[in-house]
Amino acid sequence: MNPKTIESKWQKKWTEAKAYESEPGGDKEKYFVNCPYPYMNGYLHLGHAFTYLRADMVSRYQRMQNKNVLFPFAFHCTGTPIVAAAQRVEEGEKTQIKALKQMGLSDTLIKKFSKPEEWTKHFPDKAITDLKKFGASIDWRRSFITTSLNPPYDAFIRWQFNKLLAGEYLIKGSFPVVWCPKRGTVVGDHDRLSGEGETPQEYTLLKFKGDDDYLVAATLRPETVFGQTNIWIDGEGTYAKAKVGNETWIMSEEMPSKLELQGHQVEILGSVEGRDIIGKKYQAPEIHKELMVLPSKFCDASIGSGIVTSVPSDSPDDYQGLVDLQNSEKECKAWGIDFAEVTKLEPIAILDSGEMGTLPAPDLCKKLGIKDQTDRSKLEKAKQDLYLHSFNNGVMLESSGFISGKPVAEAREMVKTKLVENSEAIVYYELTGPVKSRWMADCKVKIVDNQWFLAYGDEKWTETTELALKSMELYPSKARNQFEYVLQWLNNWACVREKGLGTKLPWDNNWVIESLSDSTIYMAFYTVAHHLKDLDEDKLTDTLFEAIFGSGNTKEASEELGIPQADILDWRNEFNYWYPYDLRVSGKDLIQNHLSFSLYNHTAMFEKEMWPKGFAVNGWVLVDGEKMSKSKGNFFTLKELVTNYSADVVRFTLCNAGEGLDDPNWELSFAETAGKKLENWLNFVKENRSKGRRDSHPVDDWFRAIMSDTAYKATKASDRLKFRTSTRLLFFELPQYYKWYLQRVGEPNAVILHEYLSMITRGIAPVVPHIAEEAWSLLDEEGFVINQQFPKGKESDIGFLIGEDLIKQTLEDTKAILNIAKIEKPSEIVLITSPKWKWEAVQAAGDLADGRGQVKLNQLIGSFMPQIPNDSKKVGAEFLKKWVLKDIPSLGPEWQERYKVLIDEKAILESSIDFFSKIFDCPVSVINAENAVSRLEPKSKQSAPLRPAIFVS
Ligand code: A2H
Repeated sequence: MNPKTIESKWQKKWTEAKAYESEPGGDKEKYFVNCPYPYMNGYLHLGHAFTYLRADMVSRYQRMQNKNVLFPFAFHCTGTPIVAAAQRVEEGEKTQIKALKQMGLSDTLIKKFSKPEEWTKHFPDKAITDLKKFGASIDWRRSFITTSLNPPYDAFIRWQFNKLLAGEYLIKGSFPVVWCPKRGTVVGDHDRLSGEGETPQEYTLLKFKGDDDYLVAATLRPETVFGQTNIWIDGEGTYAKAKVGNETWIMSEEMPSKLELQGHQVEILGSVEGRDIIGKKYQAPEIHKELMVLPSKFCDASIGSGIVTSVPSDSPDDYQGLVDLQNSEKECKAWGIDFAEVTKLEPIAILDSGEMGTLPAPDLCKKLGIKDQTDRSKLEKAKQDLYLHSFNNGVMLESSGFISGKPVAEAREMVKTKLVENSEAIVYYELTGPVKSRWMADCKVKIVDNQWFLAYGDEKWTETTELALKSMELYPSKARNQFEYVLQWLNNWACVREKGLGTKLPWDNNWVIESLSDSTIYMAFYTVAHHLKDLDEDKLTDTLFEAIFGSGNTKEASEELGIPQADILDWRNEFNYWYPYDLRVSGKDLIQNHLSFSLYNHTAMFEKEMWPKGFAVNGWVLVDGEKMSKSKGNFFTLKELVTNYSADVVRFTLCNAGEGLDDPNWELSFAETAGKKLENWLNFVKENRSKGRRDSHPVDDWFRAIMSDTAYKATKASDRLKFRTSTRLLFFELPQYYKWYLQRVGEPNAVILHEYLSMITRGIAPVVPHIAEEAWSLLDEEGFVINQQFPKGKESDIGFLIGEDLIKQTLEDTKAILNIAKIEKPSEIVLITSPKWKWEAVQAAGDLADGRGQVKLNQLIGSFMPQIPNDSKKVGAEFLKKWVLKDIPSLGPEWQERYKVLIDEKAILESSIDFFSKIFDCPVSVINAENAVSRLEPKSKQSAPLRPAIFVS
């Protein structure tokens, strides 16, 4: 049967049965899972599909754990991208129109796309169709779009912002923001072509007083002014001379426009060649010494003023620059500077950096063997290491005046404040890295007045949010560090824009709330979205939302709004039933903004009981190991993938692509063969569904135990969202065991066979629900497979499982030996099990193994040789050597687990003598190496625990 026919058949049946329309109540436990809504300026692609599939698999898995599951979905339209693109269509811009054509849109439709509203209708509709065909188990009744185009959501966001304002989570002020000079707007992460995550960084801009002008130099370490020895300039560069306020400053040519954006009055007077300043003297801030201007190669005109203050004790660049000059009288001459004076300059110890000493930069440069100031990679590394180390460990020395004895972090603030008060410096901002806006312009830092900020930098709010994080479950748990780090450094967030779609700030309609700020608590909105859809706009007030989500009184709200109190109560109960959500599944790139913002806002808006319970983060999908991109031609929309393959094949391939934080990899070769694998399963079910013998066989118990053990492990993996592991266990490994089982018993037991078919079918249902549903119907079972119990099991006694592994391994080894010896028809086979001391040796090795299972040979020989019987010392030494060097590496990391229980190998192998004799058609016997008679003795030396020596003739 065609997989597409199967898929649409079951999708129709699920819809008719309202299988995913979740209602509150009942005695099941609830489970609420969600994922970030996609931005609606295009079709859903492979990247979206991966995250959404994870949410879908969790949702299906939890349903199969007998929970009442809610999985809703919505669409994000806030911000400038849609408006900007619509405008480009309006202007007839070619690349934009080409992009829409490539999406398969007709000319008539493209014309309509000059209106943003059209985007917010077209793409959500298509996304719903695509996700339905993908088999997503979403409750579509609760879907919505954001922005003022959707009055209930618009009102919900207004309620949120009014409440944030009242709680003093919003502050107004002048702040440095990332700014697009071309478009004249603040540039959020979403509005960037490149430079996501870059932010304004604060520098102290030091002023050096000359006769009639100032040199200015940006530093990250104002506390080091006490160690200044000279000033660096790019001798080959050209600098600008400009009037800033009432003073004349010399600075890089890029700097005047940056200063202007930061609120300074700047008038350009002319330019100065770097070489003309070299050799001159300027008075340094705070220490008031005359310092000489010297040439350097490391000065970069794009950072700060292109002029650097030199602190050779603590800056590797500065130290190396000085050494270079001191090594070259010629160079000094060429620049016309006094060599003798340069040689007198010495690093001044100003702070104690603990382990790194009081002259860390000279020490580090020598230690790393840095050649000269152009040895960039080593210098960058030295800079980074030292910068962090001093910040965390440094304490100022006597030589540093009024801050002596202070830790660096504190000293830095004190010096900065004093210098600014004395007009010897100003606070100045640069971006942490280049940012290009959507409008193709290089962004700069602007100080904006009257901006509204979410106070994520607020200490108290951060503390509460850290508390919320502590109580959460994270998948994988190692993501926790990243979250903790983000909460630490997250700063106030400019949350409004002058342009774009969105919700207007309730108290100032000139501002629109930006997209990362109107998407922080909408998971709560899902719980009632379907009830609010048809309410009149005048009823959508703060009173209503406060009564549903907050501490508002439902009776008063009912009277004020003319909505029956019972309705409001129902909505409130529905919110209380589903909230807090249990899990949000997202890409790891959102840790640093959206997910953290969401957590902050939950603590501001809701009581503790309503704070999120779990975040799951995953990597970015690669296609055959490469980043997905339109230009590389490996960009796939969800629609084309599902059309080319089938929903289950896409799901199966994506599930196989990866789990955890690493970037998952979509393998084309897997996708090509996955369909066949699924079809084979269906055929297997069809052919085997009513087969099997009625009586029992000793090996039945073993296979039952293997099934139970597999189910146990698959459940454990799925609980942690490791669906790839779970599918490997159930769909790839269990069938291997089944093959062995068949080999051992000939015909399977009917009950076991049915359980086997049922178990795999149920186990793969979260991943490939359509094929699973079809298989389930073939098994003549009641109801949908999607509502059944996920395979349940228990961990099996490892000794029990190992016995059968021993037989399996021994059979394989025997075959291999006969093959090598080219014996087609053996006349005798003797299986020789290990002497007891070999078992003890292996167990001793297990006790010595490190985390990765490795053992040091010397250590093992030292501790175990004395215990080897005298007549076996030589064999013993060889055995230990081979075990450590050859066997352990091939056994894998937790090898020692298998040797913990000493099993009776001889008895187990003896119980399978009939099985072996039948296969090889010759007498088979089992002995222990200790009883090996002379003809078997040489062979018996090769025996190892769980790998008997095999004698054939
Ligand atoms: B720091 P960021 Cl003691 N070209 O100040 C090259 N380097 C420049 C520069 C330019 N145009 N403008 C500023 N810098 C330097 C003191 C210092 C600095 C010490 C130790 C480390 C250190 C004394 N020089 O910076 O990350 C300035 O030197 C190491 C991080 O490239 C400024 O702080 O923006 C620092 O680089 C800015 O580094």
